Amino acid sequence: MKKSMLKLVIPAFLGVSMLMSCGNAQESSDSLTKAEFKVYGNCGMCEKTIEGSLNGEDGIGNADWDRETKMISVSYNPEKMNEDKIKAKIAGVGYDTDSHRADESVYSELPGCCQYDRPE
Ligand SMILES: [Cu+2]
Repeated sequence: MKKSMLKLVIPAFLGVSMLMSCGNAQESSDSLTKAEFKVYGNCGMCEKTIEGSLNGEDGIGNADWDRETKMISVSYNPEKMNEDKIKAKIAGVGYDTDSHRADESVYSELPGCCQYDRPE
């Protein structure tokens, strides 16, 4: 009686734990979350500044801004970072997002080619 129960339980347990480990593997190291949103900007120098405000920061996996689409893709550790903080960092180096506006003083310090048309 007991033996037949184990035969049923063990395969079920292994199946579940395999599913769980697959799930973890997909999320890669430290289970990073991904955010995608628009960042206003113009050129390759903007790209360096925008990405540079995030890459290497604690809690950030990788940031990649596309100058054609103006979309940024950021992977981050949700225990240390969130979308609001990410947008605040970007605004801190002079770039607007839909919810965070850079200070006029920071924006006006950007090189001329980087002074993008600001959203209303
Ligand atoms: Cu630029």
